[in-house]
Amino acid sequence: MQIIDGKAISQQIKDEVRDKVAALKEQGKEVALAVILVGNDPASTVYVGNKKKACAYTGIRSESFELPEETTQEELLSLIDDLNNREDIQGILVQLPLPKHIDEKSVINAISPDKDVDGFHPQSVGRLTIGEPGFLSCTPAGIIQLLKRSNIEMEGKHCVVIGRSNIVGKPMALLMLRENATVTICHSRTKDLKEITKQADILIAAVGKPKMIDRSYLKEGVVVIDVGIHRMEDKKLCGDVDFEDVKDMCSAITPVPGGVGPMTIAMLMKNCADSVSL
Ligand code: BQF
Repeated sequence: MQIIDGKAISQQIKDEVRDKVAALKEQGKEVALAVILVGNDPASTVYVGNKKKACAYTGIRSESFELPEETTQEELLSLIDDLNNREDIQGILVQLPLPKHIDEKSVINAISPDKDVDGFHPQSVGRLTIGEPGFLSCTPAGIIQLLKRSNIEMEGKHCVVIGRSNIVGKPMALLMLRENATVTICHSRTKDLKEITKQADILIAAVGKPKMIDRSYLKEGVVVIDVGIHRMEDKKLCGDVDFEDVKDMCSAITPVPGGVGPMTIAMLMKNCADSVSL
């Protein structure tokens, strides 16, 4: 059994980005990311911190906008408009989730598609859907890199994705399809879920329920990718997969922490570096 080391692979990617950013700097091109956080959700604050740290490592200038919880949608949209028009900003990131009084869709739509480093804008999603180059959602793009760099073949394999969010499940299925996998998407209304997941050669768990996936969902030799991230009462992190229960029947598995999470950050950095030429 192989434990897929997301930390090491994300480090490789960040090193590649650092080299590219340095080369761009030689040509007089700077890369800068605007990071917007509304409110002070503790998890979001940690994620934004991870992103700023990765920017510092790769040589990307990060400009931070930490706005109070009471920020209105108009104020946020007006900040995005300013950033869209600034030539010294290549990427705009709005940390999700947003406070309830702000409509996420309006905010995502307001970001210029040229600066959409999260890959959430309908134009980016459309490009992915028809197979044109564009910004890719960071978590699914990171999972593809994890598999490729671990020499796990996707072509012809049955890949089962549990979860259908716009950020993970849907783009994940499209990216696996692009790699010539046979893809099934399951979700909360799927009947006989285990019957389907037991057919998976590669299982991507993005359910949002701590340790839901135990060995009864799996077939021997499966590759398991755990997208979940939950903080337990003992303050430890765990995923959607019961790692200890399933690990001996997997051919490869991602841990939590240190699996998919660091890849999300690395791919955001890659999108920022690519934003200069895309
Ligand atoms: C690790 C995220 C749910 C909802 C919104 C490294 C991160 C997490 C874990 C991280 C995530 C999850 C991010 C590890 C960013 C991934 O070592 O295992 C990094 O910072 N993430 C986010 O920005 O928004 C989320 C999960």
